Amino acid sequence: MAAGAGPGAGGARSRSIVVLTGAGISVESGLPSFRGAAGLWQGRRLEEVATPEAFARQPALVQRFYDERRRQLLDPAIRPNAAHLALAELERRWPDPVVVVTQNIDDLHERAGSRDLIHMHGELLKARCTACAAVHGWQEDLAGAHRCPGCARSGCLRPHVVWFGEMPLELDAIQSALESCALFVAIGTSGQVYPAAGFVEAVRGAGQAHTIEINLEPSAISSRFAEHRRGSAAALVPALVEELLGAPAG
Ligand code: BV8
Repeated sequence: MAAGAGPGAGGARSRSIVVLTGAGISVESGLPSFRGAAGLWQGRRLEEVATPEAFARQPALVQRFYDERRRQLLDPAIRPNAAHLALAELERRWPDPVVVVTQNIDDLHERAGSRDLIHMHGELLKARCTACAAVHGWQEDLAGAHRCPGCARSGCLRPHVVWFGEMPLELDAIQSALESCALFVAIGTSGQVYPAAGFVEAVRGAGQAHTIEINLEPSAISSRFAEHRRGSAAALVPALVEELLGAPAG
């Protein structure tokens, strides 16, 4: 059981767990993070490319930015790592809800088996029609005039991704999970992007959960966590799951 006032300390109360993941959990699967050494994408800052204004100004450049990331994600060499797999096993074996709120737009959590999963910043393998708002699974390049499978209009498809200045998805469901959980774990996020970086405050405000940060290095929000585990997600997440389940993960 995790150190501190872990979920088991709460008696009959629900011992639900909320896990917030960021780009760091996918690094050991081969996907680069944003703010590490390779943090500048093609020499551009994410905040300059991932905005509706950038898309309006240079749609081909923004589409190409996501087309390249989609192709990389679809490379067979890119697979869930031990951290993704351990979280899916925790969801299967933990007696109360385990919800993964991911800032990532890759599909590694799904492929690892996580089901109670919220992609608050959207999904790279989906496209959204700017004309009819329909969302479709999408694995091809989006640059070029594709027709929307819903309304048949062409030239209206964009990545189903939340850009800076756009409202993240499912914030009500996330807030509700944060306020009722007994354990909040943040994995592989630099804590620089809001509202995700503020989730630990909502948990602290509810006053009933233990909070753990798993990261290679201190983040912008480390001081807000009761417990810190410094190291790689692929090593530390299976270890935490093993502690919580009281048995070897895997
Ligand atoms: C919003 C999708 C309300 C795209 C992303 C002005 C107007 C509006 C809003 C704002 C504004 N000014 C500021 C804001 C808020 C803004 C914001 O926070 N800006 C920052 C830059 C200050 N937020 C927003 O705009 C959000 N919307 O506020 O809505 C609203 C709406 C309208 C008007 C007003 C308010 C929307 C933000 C979503 C942007 N989209 N992603 C895409 O992926 O291309 S954000 C992007 O960066 C990622 O998705 C991720 O979510 C985010 C943070 O990245 P991290 O995941 O933390 O990754 P990072 O590389 O930074 O860090 C990796 C970490 O892992 C490191 O700590 C490293 O040490 C660690 N690590 C590395 N390897 C490992 C490891 N740890 C463990 N093991 C390892 N092996």
